[in-house]
Amino acid sequence: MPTAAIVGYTNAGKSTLLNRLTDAGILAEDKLFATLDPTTRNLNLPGGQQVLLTDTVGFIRKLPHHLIEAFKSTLEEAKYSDIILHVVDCSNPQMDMQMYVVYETLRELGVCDKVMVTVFNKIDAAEGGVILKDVSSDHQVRISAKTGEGLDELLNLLETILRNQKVYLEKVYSYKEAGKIQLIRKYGQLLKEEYQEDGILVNAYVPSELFASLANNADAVDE
Ligand SMILES: Nc1nc2c(ncn2[C@@H]2O[C@H](COP(=O)(O)OP(=O)(O)OP(=O)(O)O)[C@@H](O)[C@H]2O)c(=O)[nH]1
Ligand SMILES: [Mg+2]
Repeated sequence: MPTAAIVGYTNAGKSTLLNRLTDAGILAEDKLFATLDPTTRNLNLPGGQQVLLTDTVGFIRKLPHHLIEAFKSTLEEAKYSDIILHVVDCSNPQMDMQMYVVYETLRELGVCDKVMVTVFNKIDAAEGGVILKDVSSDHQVRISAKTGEGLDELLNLLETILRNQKVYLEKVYSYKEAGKIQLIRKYGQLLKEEYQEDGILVNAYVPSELFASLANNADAVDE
């Protein structure tokens, strides 16, 4: 299953966001380092895809010594995820410094080549007139994890990103190959399935790793 890691400066609202999206019941508090170990939850996206979301320990400019271990396990999560959601507290006057620290830390740890989404959080509390932009990331959204504003947009964006990591497949499977449609259901996104005389017409997005075996007639799945 695809995974997304929620990273960001401490107190940005990472745990609040995960709770809001998944009902996870994670401690969210207005204090630094409320989260000390990573928590992963399944998120169902509106179009039926799923993604594993992981909350992480907050970043900070000078990391206290006793947090270094917890911090390392966090970064492992970020390293192995497909998508990074960088939560930014845009009501904080130090926002730019905080974003900089997060990027520096990710870079030092070799977390690169990921789809990066900047999630400007706490827009309900942001000063009017603040410019919210991040030229270093692939996508940006503005949300309030507290009021729920912008969350639909975030979910749709995740959906689009995941879909773009898949390839489009249109094919007629013989009734003998119905097992392949099960595979598509499990790992891809089945858009259309139409029963015809000669077989089942399928339109779907499938993971690129599976495309060859799904598109190929020769290696039909036996029932
Ligand atoms: N006004 C406002 N407050 C928010 C929003 N999201 C989170 N908060 C508050 O910000 C504080 C920190 O939230 P957390 O979710 O604990 O932040 P975190 O990023 O997980 O923090 P650490 O685990 O310490 O790194 C809490 O008091 C939240 O209620 C938001 O959208 N608007
Ligand atoms: Mg937290």
